[in-house]
Amino acid sequence: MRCKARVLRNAGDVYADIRRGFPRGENAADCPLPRAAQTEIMSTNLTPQYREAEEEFRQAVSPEAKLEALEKMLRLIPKHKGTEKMQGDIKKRIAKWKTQSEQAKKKGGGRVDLSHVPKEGSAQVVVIGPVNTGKSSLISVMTNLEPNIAEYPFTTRMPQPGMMFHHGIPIQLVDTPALDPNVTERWISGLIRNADMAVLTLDLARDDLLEQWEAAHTVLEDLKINLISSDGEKVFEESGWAHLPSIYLGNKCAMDEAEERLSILTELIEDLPQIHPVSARTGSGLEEFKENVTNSMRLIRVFSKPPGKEPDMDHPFVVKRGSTVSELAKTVHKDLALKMKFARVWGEEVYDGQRVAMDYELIDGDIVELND
Ligand SMILES: Nc1nc2c(ncn2[C@@H]2O[C@H](COP(=O)(O)OP(=O)(O)OP(=O)(O)O)[C@@H](O)[C@H]2O)c(=O)[nH]1
Ligand SMILES: [Mg+2]
Repeated sequence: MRCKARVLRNAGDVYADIRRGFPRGENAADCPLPRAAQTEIMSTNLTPQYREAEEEFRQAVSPEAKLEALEKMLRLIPKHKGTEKMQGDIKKRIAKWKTQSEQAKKKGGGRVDLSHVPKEGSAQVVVIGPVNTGKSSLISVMTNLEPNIAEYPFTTRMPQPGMMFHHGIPIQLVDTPALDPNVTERWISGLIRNADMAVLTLDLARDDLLEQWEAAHTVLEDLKINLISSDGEKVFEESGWAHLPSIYLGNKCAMDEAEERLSILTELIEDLPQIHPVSARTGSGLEEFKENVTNSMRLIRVFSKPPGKEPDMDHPFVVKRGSTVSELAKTVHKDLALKMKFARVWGEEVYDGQRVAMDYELIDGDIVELND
């Protein structure tokens, strides 16, 4: 079995760099690491989210992206004695990359880094696909962005983000220039790799559906990007390949013969992933799409309630499915988790105001009273 754990030695310190996506049963302790390194790994309790941020740092090209990833690492690193050295090191690296980022901005005279869109909201989703398939149109109906939309090809020249909301969960959609083997520039690679998910859009109104499919996948293959099922985990391989959760959309589904074209593609391509028919023009399929993204990103909403007061139902906390009361407390306030004595929950799986343990796993819609 290939060992996916790697240890970096840096100025005498040992840092665990554990790749995501261990095959079942494999963990850092299975790998032939020096004993000191293994102890370090086990005592730091680094979470998968932290490791993902670390990987984002490694993959980042621009100083701005490096800085963003380091800041995320500092936010996500478990705060205890075992990680103090690492926290200190991250802070030093933040200072270094801040300087570099400022210098790059001065040098570039404010030039935009196209390969990087700063993440906002609960997840970042890049909308990619061949030319004229309706990427910008879809984003314009689902977000606040007003991109250029036109019949002529290559209307979109640079990435632009917009915010989509699903039941109060903010999800950032990023519009991108078309994937085309002759035209696409390599900077798009960083943009796609940095996202949490890709949405590949095809045009069901055109007869060249197979060519669209091939064009998009030729570019992605060249960039070493492999789109995986939407419930998969994002993984970067040491070989350079990135495996990214994805959803496929067939836009313009209300046009004549759209359905027939889709079934022909299904016959032509073995194991074709599910392509969800949608229409930016009629809105068909877009609610399901939002639901799909939210589910795939495993995002749920929970509401906090101060003891003896009404919950704030207008401002949900968005957490990953499987998060516990204790993790929510840390999100609400970093000191709260330490001070907390107990929590009460109102929700589907508990009776009203049920007292729960700190490791109670939250369910979408739960109202949580955190008592310190
Ligand atoms: N009939 C129909 N036309 C659509 C739909 N969505 C987009 N279009 C049209 O398709 C054309 C291309 O739309 P865009 O949103 O600019 O497509 P794009 O993929 O962003 O194009 P590029 O940025 O050039 O790659 C425009 O004329 C849109 O009006 C749809 O659902 N139905
Ligand atoms: Mg466009």
